[in-house]
Amino acid sequence: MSQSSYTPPKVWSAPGEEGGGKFGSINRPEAGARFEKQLPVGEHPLQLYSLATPNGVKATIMLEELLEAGHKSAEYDAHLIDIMEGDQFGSDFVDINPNSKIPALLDRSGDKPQRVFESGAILLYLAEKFNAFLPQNPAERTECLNWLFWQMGSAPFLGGGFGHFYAYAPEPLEYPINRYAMEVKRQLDVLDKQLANNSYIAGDEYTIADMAIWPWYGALVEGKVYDAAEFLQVQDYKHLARWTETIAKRPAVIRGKMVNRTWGDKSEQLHERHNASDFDNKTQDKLES
Ligand SMILES: N[C@@H](CCC(=O)N[C@@H](CS)C(=O)NCC(=O)O)C(=O)O
Repeated sequence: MSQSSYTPPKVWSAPGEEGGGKFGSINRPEAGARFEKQLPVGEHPLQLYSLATPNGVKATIMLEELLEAGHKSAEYDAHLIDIMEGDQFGSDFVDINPNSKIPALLDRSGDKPQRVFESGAILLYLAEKFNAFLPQNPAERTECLNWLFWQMGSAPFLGGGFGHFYAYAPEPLEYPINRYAMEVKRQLDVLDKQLANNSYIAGDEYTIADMAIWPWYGALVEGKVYDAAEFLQVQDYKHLARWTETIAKRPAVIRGKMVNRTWGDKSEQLHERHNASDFDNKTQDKLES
């Protein structure tokens, strides 16, 4: 089943922009800052630099959940990083995340600002800082971390693998789509089996494991990523569907999804968040009316 006449040369060289698919214009084989750019700093100790992709939403859901639970010092400023415009390669952003990806957090509450990058590290950092959404009992804590790290290892097969070849690659290729559809269906079944016996991913309690997994796998089940719900027959995963719906109704989740969102319904787009009242006054529909 040959699908390509491509023969890799002895030494790889980067394709032109057209050869790189949807993200061809921002991808380069080197890391580091590409230009000098200062980041804005708001008045709260926690400064988030992000965009409402599934990885970004993990952090904003956690911050909104902390506030909903009464942790007043979780107030934060969320600044927009437009990854299609290359904001992630500005010098200040790279100082916070040398990996040039959202979300990135700067905690300015201590003597020295603390940078936190990687969404899983952000969830764990905030859970430990506020002693919330991470069980204290060692066995339950370990189970929560098992699933948090499961997400970090698994979602790249969903996003970088399946999503890329199904939705973004310049042409649909059977081999990679089959390979990653197989893996994603297996992952959906892993979650469905776990949720058959547990209310939430790591047991009876809603934790950072749910906050990590829902923005990817919940969104897939809702048909909101890659338009692949029918292709992957997501309705077959009944327990996953029940969990997806339960979490979607949480007020903090509804708010968290809106922060740094620049697409979709204007009433659900809050480009920058600096205050709780911004959800009422500063969504795009309000700003543009
Ligand atoms: N493992 C990282 C992944 C972050 C990530 O891939 N972020 C994407 C948006 S969802 C990004 O910033 N992409 C910009 C780029 O690759 O240049 C995390 O969980 O934080």
